[in-house]
Amino acid sequence: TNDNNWWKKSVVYQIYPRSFMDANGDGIGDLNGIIEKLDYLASLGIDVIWLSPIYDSPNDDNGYDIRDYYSIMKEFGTMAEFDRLLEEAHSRGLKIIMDLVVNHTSDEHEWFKQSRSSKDNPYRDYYIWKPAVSGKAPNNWGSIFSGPAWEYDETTDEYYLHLFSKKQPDLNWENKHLRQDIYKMMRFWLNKGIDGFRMDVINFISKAPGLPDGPTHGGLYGDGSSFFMNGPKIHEYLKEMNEEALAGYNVLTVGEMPGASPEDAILYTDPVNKELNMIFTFEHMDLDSGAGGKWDVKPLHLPDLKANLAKWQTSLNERGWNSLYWNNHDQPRVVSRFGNDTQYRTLSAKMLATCLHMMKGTPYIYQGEEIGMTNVQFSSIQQYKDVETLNMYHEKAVLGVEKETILNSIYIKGRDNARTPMQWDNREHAGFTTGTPWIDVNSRYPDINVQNTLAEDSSIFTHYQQLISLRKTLEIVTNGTFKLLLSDHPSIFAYERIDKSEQLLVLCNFSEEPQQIEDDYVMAAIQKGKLLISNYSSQTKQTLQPYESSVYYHI
Ligand code: TEU
Ligand code: CA
Repeated sequence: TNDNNWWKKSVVYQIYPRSFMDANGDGIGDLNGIIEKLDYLASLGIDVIWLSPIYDSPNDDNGYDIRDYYSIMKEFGTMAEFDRLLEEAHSRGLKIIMDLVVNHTSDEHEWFKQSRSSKDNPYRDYYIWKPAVSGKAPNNWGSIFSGPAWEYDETTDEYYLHLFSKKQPDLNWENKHLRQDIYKMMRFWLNKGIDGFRMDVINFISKAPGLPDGPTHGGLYGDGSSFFMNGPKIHEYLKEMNEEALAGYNVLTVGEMPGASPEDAILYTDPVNKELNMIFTFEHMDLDSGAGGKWDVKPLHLPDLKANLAKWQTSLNERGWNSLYWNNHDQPRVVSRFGNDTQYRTLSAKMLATCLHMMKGTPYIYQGEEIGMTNVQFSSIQQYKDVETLNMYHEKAVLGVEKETILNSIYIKGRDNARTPMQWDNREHAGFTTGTPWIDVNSRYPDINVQNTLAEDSSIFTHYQQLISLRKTLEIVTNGTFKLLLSDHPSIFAYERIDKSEQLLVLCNFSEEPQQIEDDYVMAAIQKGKLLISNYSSQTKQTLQPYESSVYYHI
């Protein structure tokens, strides 16, 4: 479509290829498996598929450690199979965006092999090398995946920076040859016809000069985030990337930006700045984390979530654009996290979908969210595969933390909650593979799977279909302004969308108790409204039933 803002009306579906569908029985998802499921995805009504990384990788971080940007991970298939996937998707009107991981590469990338070989190698400055400071690491930063953010390399007697695992050395974006090589690679993929990029921790690529120590908060390592997030040259680099790699292509770009505020997001997404279309914020994903970070779990206080989402909705209105998400491959599954994944699984999954999809922005659906897949609780740490989880487990075990305590935080916040195989049917391994899956399937698959869901009259899947088609038919969903209502209510998330004379009233009960509506304005809007969509077949005007979400439209 030549409408330059097609991405404002789109719904994106994220596939984590390793866990989506295995077509050749080796226990690992692959591109041919995705091709087999394109009709399923088209039937949901989505417009864009975001593929987590499919490039050649040793899979220390499941593809987020790229060894060769120009070839396909052998476990996933071949370049010819990728070309077929792209063609099959486009023939169904589905676009494909790729995951651009350019804050770091794998330590097995040719550039790093050259860079580490000697101090005067032409690729030395593609990465961030520093000599020891009084016999220790160049600064006190910790890695996001536990341990120090520096790895000593004896070949050249220096340390290299890795904000993630030691097999993910950070690229040096100060080096213009590196930047040019990245833009060239982006054009290679764009010229193949892909429809855009999700950009991995893209606001980490500009580091503060001197890489100063961060505050330790009494921990082993310093928090360097104020020196690597939203750094001094980030806008210069994104503008250069836009001019040299993206200009001329009618693409969707979304930057993953831990630590970005709405003020940052306006700079990144205001079209006049020619940087990105939208970003992923993490603020709403950190509300159930304590001072100690994600593993320091605390219950969600709903008014905090309401206030945060309202802040983002109003801050970016008319001056930028929001992405809308509850789930991705790094987050626990929302029906377990913010809903109720036992007695009220279907009702709360539908409520959460309505709450998100009636907001202003581009919604993202993560594989399995559309059938209400839940978190997993593996009995043994051996069943877990995520490098972030395993590094944290071993670091805490060494510090003497009770194993049960560590496992409990993994149950609540671990990334493998999102990475167990997609549950297609009730055959062994949920129809994901005829082999042995690379990670165990969630034991609830006999009940929770695509086949069972599609057999239901009014399923979570059909609820997503309805929400997506409402977005296609009602301009107000795309253009209306957002206004939070009942902001202090502990259990009701109520908001309205306004577009000239049209109004949408969105009511969501985030609790398993019935909730009385005692607000005249809201009651009046219900009285004069026409019910658009609800997860209940009948509504009692004055009361929201457990996990009820109902949307009323009126002019
Ligand atoms: O994640 C960015 C990031 O900061 C994550 O570490 C996230 O904050 C954390 O995992 C929450 O638990 C991106 C990718 O989405 C993630 O899969 C990669 O591991 C990471 O970057 C490094 O590429
Ligand atoms: Ca396979």
